[in-house]
Amino acid sequence: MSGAFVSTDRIRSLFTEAMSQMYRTEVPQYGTLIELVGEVNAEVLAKDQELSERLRRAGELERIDVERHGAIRLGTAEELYTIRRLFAVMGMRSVGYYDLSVAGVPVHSTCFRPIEEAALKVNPFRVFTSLLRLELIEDVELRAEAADILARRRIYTPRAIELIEQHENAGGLTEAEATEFVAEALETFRWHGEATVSAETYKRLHDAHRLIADVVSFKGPHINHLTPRTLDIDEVQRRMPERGITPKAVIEGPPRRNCDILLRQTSFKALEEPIAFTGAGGTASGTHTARFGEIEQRGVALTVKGRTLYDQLLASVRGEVQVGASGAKAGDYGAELAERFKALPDSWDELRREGLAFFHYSATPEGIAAKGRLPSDPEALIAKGYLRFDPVIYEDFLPVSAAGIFQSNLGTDQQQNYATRSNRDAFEEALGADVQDELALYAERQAASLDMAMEELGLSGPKLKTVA
Ligand code: OOG
Ligand code: NI
Repeated sequence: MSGAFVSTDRIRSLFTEAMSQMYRTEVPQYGTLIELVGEVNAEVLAKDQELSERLRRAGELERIDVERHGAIRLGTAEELYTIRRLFAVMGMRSVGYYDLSVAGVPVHSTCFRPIEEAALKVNPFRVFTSLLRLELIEDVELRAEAADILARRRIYTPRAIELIEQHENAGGLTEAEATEFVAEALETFRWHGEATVSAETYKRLHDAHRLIADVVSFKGPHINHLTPRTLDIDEVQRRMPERGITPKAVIEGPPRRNCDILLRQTSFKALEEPIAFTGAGGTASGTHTARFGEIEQRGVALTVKGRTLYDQLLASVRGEVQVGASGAKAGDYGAELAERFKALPDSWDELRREGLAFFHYSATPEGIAAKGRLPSDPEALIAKGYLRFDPVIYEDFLPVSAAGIFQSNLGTDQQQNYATRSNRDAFEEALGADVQDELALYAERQAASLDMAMEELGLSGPKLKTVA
């Protein structure tokens, strides 16, 4: 009886809330970051009435401080296979493939997120999910040992698996099952202060790569950060030190602009936390750095043409100015970034006309009132105010930015580059599904919005040149 099922959107929201509570308790500095974000958001909203009004209309105001994403790192193909099924219970699908080995991080990743526009509106929470690439450990013995350790752990509770199966077989979960599912799923993301390995094994894994130690040495893939949305990322970055938080040297992604594009992110450095190792003569204590906090500010999704330009501009800046681990040259980097990005138009209309970004089209009340007397050309409709366009927000991640976030937490001493090909096929095989192409999803949403708007205006047929 499907009527008794709760929506996957609701389960995702319950899960987001539970994760947020857990992480604030586990990482107090993250709670401080949340406070700071709330303070800056409130200031921005008080100053910018137009923005405040726009967010209110879009129903976003009351959930402005709710987390937008988190990240985990998995160890085996089976773990990835099951996480896909676990996230499906919350209406999240695998979108995009990111190869981070090119940046010296021995993982490949995807984003689990809702896809439908309505679901994104309810709660866009996503999880950057990485899978360790053990084949990149050079030492054959260590590789086998790591595989062995990983093969022995069970990161999902038996009850979580049962509820995933229940969802798959029955087509949904009841409210009571959903509540139980969230509690059980949370166990997978919890921090464990006790390592599953000895101090000596930990050190060898750590020497191979800090990330390998993080994935292999624990009972589960602890959530390593959560990320709320900020309305002014530069301001939060500036104020972090006042709150005793050390931010990474630069904000990743595009520079500050009038028309936000893609994704800007910054984080505070991972904390050193006490852990207990196993050992013959009882436990030994040590420390581990893994968990941090991050903030994000999102803008319009770019088309292939826009993204190619973005990638070129970013690469040219990074080729010119290398920011040191200590933050040396961070100022030069910011200035150069702002300068070079002048080549990317900074008005919504130019971005649209030049086919650089995706937009959501809608019929205006004036347009609907003038039905039957309208020009059929979309450009003319826009010019006359009968058809409006709003930016489609970018819902995914950026591999160069993600590498920057990883590296700021790993320390730049580990900038080894793996001479390897990306291995999307192996990733999808482990996943048990294809990863969806994010650009195709944006293009579909844009086309569907235009079709619907034209229909509402009593027009059909002609497409925008820039949309084709
Ligand atoms: C994930 C780092 C990437 C982002 O927002 O791009 C990331 C990790 O450290 O596991 O979170
Ligand atoms: Ni992140």
